[in-house]
Amino acid sequence: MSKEISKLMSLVLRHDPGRLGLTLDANGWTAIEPLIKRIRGAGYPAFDRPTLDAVVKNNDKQRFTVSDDGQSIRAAQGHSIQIDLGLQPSRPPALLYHGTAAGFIESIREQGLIPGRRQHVHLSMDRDTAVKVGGRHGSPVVLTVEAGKMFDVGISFYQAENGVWLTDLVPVEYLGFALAPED
Ligand code: HQG
Repeated sequence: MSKEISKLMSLVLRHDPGRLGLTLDANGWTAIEPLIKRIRGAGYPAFDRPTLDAVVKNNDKQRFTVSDDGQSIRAAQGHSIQIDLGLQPSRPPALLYHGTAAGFIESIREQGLIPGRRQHVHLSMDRDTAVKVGGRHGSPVVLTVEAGKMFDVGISFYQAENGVWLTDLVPVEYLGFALAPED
């Protein structure tokens, strides 16, 4: 059940709050009490605050952040709706990774990495994570991203509350295509 609820929360907090009749503020936060009520009404009558706290705490990618006052929640990253996470730009590691699918490589070679329907391009700190991310879309391919060099020419990076690195786009000259997951 908690996996289903986690997916519903991702949908609502990243893409479609209206699905549960909710709104997000400019920074992506929504009040927890109404969210709990709406999730109960969506077919999970036993859902309550301890269950929500467990979903947040046990989430494999730490997808959700509870506000310091404990009253609000937001998705740490992955939004398609326009919100401002309020993250400070910071220097990324020299090398980051992007997991994608083999079928996208030709297009990525032409355009670089683009955010698509999301607000940012998402970059992983390690190859294993990138393999998993890419595998969601097909046969996984891991690209390297020369994030340090991008930063040095003035391209901004942000680290989400769950450690994922975000940037607006990755021009093709900073991408390395040599790595396949089985390398
Ligand atoms: C690809 C997950 C063609 C890109 C993950 C990706 C992440 C291009 C797909 C987060 C392209 C977009 C985001 C281009 C990029 N031409 N395809 N020029 N540039 N692409 O799902 O990065 O499990 O929107 O490589 O862990 O896969 O949902 O982005 O394959 O952090 O919490 O277009 O979502 O988190 O797919 O994943 P997505 P993503 P969750």
